[in-house]
Amino acid sequence: MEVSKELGKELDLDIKLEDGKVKIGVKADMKGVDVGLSVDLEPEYFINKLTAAIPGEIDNMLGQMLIAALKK
Ligand SMILES: [Ca+2]
Repeated sequence: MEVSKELGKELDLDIKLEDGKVKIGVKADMKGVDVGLSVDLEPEYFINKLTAAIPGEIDNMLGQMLIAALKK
């Protein structure tokens, strides 16, 4: 599973689920300088942080369903 988003002419965001991790990459391709950042997260940690940031409780339940589905 992979989600890619071009944030601008020089900036790309890439999110993958690979090897049991959520892999987030940001790449900036500027004049004369290329900068990259990558972060690998445990899916459960990522989903819990995301649902904690979203107001309300419904997304929390969805997050727990996603975590359960990923553990199958
Ligand atoms: Ca929430």
